[in-house]
Amino acid sequence: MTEPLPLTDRLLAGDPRAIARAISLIENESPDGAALIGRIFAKTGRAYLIGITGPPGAGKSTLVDKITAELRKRGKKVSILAVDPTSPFSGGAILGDRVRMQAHAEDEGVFIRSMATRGHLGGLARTTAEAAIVLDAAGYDVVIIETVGVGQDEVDIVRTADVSVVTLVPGTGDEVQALKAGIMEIADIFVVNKADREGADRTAASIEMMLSLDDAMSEGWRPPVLRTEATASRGIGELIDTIDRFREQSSDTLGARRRARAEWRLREILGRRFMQHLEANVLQPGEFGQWLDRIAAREVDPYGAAATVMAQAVGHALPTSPEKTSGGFSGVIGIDHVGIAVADPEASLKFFTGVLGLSSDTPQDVKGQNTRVRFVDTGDAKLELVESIAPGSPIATYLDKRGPGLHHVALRVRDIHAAIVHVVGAGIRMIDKEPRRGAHGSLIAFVHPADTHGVLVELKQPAAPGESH
Ligand SMILES: Nc1nc2c(ncn2[C@@H]2O[C@H](COP(=O)(O)OP(=O)(O)OP(=O)(O)O)[C@@H](O)[C@H]2O)c(=O)[nH]1
Ligand SMILES: [Mg+2]
Repeated sequence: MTEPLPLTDRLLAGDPRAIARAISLIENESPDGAALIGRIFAKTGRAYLIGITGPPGAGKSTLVDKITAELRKRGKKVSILAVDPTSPFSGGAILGDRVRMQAHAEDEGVFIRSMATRGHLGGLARTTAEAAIVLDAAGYDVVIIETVGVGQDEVDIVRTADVSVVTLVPGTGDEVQALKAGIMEIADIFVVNKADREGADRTAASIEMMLSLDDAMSEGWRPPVLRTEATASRGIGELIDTIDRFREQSSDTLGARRRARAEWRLREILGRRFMQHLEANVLQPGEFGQWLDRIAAREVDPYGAAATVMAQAVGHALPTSPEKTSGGFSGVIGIDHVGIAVADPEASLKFFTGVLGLSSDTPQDVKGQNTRVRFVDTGDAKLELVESIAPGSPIATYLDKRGPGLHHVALRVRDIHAAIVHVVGAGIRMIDKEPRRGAHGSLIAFVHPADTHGVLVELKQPAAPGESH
């Protein structure tokens, strides 16, 4: 007995069961699916991706069926991805598509697959683009993608297909809808299907008119407006000829279109992966919800929350403003000042200003603390001379216990609420669980020295420019 060939080999050989298995792996977003894409990607890029979109019931599936028949006559291998808005098991539309496309069931040159959007917006399943890569690798010349006809969110097709065919029907005002939904911008080719019905000419004419109003259409490809009667296979040959013509004339820009698509895909995948990383490795259980609560309560703004989470994730603070910053998981961006408990303010001041020649600002009383503070400018971090102005103040207690001298170090933070959340989240106690007003309109909070190994640490968020007084 021989070992069964690996999935990749069977897929590249065009085995339909391997294709089905590969697409399932991708749909389930399993790591095996991603690995598979990695192995086959370099071999792809040959298939032409045709997107068929339009409102529900416009005849997209019928059209796809007939296009497939015509392409088979022309010797092409054709695969179809029919995107369905519901779960893969709930039925209706998929079953309808299956029955409609039954004619190709026995044809080895045709592969048909339904994909559920699973709530993903944009008219495509999240993994439709990857499924198309699988079909490309399996040797299909054409991948036809029929998108869910929601009318509003079909822009995804542009980011996935090489040509977008927008299908409309006569007399339903779809042409106006189309404009509203921005379909005008995404169509490379318009099809007015059900041309056997009354009003097809009028519908085609009004699309033509809208196109003529669009300045951007004046040069380059102007989307042709075709008429088809899918049920009777009328106009199908012309549609395929038009697709071929578009393919030929857009061959110069196909690279750019695919690159734009690659950018969109990569950004989307990175965004999703980064979020997954945050949820799995960075955020504590329930932390995300806590951020939401804090934002809802206006305790922290979404940018501040994002900056803190990002900082935790990448290991250093990311600047929210262009100002130069240093690292720090907690959003610490520097030493603001060093606090010095002074027993004799005049004597201290004489040393710093008189002897060292530094300048000091006017003293300020900090309400609720019974202290008076004076900042000495060193050219870098400041020195904060703190004196007691009433017995029993924290500084008075400190002076009694330890005498004058170094009292605390104040670290400047970008967002004090976020910093407190971070510190508390690390199991460190705060003296101030909520920030309070410090001197000059700043917001400050002290970390409990019992948890900081003997150093009294103040977190300080300076007043925003114009806010201090
Ligand atoms: N009269 C007429 N009926 C058509 C034509 N093409 C399709 N139909 C019918 O229109 C109905 C809808 O066709 P589908 O092909 O399922 O349309 P669809 O756009 O795929 O529909 P959804 O996928 O549900 O959005 C079916 O009953 C078709 O037989 C046509 O050219 N003329
Ligand atoms: Mg359909």
